[in-house]
Amino acid sequence: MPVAKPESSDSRVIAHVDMDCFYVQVEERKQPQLRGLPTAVVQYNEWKGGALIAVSYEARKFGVKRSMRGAEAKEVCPQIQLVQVPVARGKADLNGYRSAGSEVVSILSRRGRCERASIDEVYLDLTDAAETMLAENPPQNLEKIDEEALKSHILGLNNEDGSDVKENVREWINRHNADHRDKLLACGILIVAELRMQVLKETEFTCSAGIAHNKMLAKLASGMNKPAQQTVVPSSSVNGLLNTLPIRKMKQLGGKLGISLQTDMGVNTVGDLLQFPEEKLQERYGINTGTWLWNIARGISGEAVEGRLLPKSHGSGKTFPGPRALKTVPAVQHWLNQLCEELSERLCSDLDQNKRMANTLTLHARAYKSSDSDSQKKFPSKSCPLRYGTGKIQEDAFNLFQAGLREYIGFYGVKTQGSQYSGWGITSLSVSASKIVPIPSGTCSIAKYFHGQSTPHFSSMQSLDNVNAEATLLLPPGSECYSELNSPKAESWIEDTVPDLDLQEQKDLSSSLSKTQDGFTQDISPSLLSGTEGCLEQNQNKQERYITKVEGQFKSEYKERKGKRVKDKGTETPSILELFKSYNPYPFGSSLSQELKKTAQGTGARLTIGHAEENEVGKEEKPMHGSSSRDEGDGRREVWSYNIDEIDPTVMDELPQEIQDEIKAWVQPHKWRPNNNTARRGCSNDANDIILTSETRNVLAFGNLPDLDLAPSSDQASFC
Ligand code: TTP
Repeated sequence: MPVAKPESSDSRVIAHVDMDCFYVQVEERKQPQLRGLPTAVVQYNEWKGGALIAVSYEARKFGVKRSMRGAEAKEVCPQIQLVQVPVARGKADLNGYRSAGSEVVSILSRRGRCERASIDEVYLDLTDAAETMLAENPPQNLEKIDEEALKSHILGLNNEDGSDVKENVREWINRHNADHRDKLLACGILIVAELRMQVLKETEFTCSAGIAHNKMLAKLASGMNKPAQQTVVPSSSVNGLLNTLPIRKMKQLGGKLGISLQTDMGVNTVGDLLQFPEEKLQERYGINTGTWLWNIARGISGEAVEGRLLPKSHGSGKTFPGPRALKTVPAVQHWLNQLCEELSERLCSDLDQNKRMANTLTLHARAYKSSDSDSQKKFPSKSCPLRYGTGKIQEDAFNLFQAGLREYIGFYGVKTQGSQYSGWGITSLSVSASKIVPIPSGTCSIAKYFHGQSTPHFSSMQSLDNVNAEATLLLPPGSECYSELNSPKAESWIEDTVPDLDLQEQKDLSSSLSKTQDGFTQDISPSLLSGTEGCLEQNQNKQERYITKVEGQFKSEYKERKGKRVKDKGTETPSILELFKSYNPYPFGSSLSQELKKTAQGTGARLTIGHAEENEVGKEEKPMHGSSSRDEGDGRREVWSYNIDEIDPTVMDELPQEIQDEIKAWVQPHKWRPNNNTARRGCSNDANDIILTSETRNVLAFGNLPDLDLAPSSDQASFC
């Protein structure tokens, strides 16, 4: 249910920027010969030309609509260019669109707080930028106003027949006697026009925008004049805008609440809500929702622009309608593997690029039973703590599916684990990763973070009966297709049934889900259930590289410890690698040391970083051959194995020069120097092994330690 938030300020300048026919523009940039032609992006399946998911404005002039299939579009516009959405793992691959969206976000975020609302939509809070402009270079003093700004549509501006519209806009922007709020909006007009031009210049994409005092009004305005235009909502025009606006067009009113307002209260437009006192609405819909309804009727909305450039969750899904329903466990497992592989890739790049980790894995499905008296029964959504690594995600997702299936058809119904049909069908499957949190910066918080992650990991052996069930399904009952974004139907299921996924992910996910709604399922054979070790390895390598980087964040704690070390040799705290090991398998998998070992067993040069007890600075290291994991025997020695190629050179670059020189001297024979003979210290029996002391390991691990006093040569690394 929507919740009213007090309007933080009635003088904010908020913009909602929405890309025009986004997927088409991305494809046009790839194939410039398409520019200016009627074009549509279609789902990959060929049945009746595939479903249209994005339609260019040139094609719209011919009457081509997103609800059509390619064949139908050809009928109304024979010259239409149909471009198939990129495909990976038998489903739409939206990565190209996602990164194109990120390009836009990075430009828009230059002028104010930016919230990425979907794959192609962004909210901006431009209040500070507008206030600054007003103070330093107010619009009323401007002699020349940019053409793009002059093309703005200002709601309520009286453009009588024959009057020069641009001249009217110029006057509105230049008004000396305008109130403060309108002056701020005038600044917003200039800033947004400039940003949109910048987006065009840098990305070749056009976008449209709404500019208002809150998010709700800005969003309503952005779609009013498309493509490549901007619309402004001065406060004096709010009533006019809302009075005739159908209630179901409002965000959060596309679903059950909107239906109830229509059927129970006779409210068809937002303006109709004005007749009800706040108490009446509260009585009917509860305090919060009642107040929220009362507010939106007056154009009041306190929702803040969140300052989030990244998605709140990741999801991957696919539908299997009609005859394409999955009817055997291996078939489900095959598709789950594909979905999990995609999810895992996205999680790893999020971890790699944004230093964020997801905590919850959820499986959603829609299903039917062929002999079912209780046909309304839903397949329960299941969640568990998320473990990183493709194989682990696949394993957990499959276990979640089995738990859901057990609940859905009853324990005895699940006995058929093979390829035999057991009287049920799965019509949609999706996996999502949510509760994404940044890995906190700062030593203590990182330590705390990993302490906090000691949740027992979900195991395939563990009973799933206690697994948290989430009551939501990804698709609304009876809805297979993600149709018009602004249609009440789409809004309704987005808002009402997928609270955990943000709009971007909902759009991405629904796009994937809608993709296979017609046509024919590909044959699924058990042989397709191939392993994913390659991806797993890749993910693990990424994680290991990341661990190396994260260790740098422990440097201050290290310094502190190092100071203490002299006094108290016995209380040395382990490094972050120890932390990762201690808190495995969650979230990095069952055994980091095993994974490190795996990496170390690769061919290529190996940097084996041995350490005696952490506090034994100055004690000469003895080489350890044939071992790359903890020596359990004496419990004193431990060897850390790194692949030299995986040492992040940026970590090296951050070190003080003298330390860089030291380390390079040790590592150079293998990595940087063509000639091994110049190794400065020690000897090596195995040219690929470099044994370093604890001190050196810490340098590599923790990064910049400006006051590090390297021990004398007896403590230095030896190549043996
Ligand atoms: P929208 O912003 O809804 O539409 P659009 O950008 O294509 O066109 P407009 O100019 O009218 O805003 O969606 C953004 C992209 O999301 C769209 O280009 C394709 C994708 N999408 C789907 O894949 N399936 C869908 O059902 C919808 C609505 C969008």
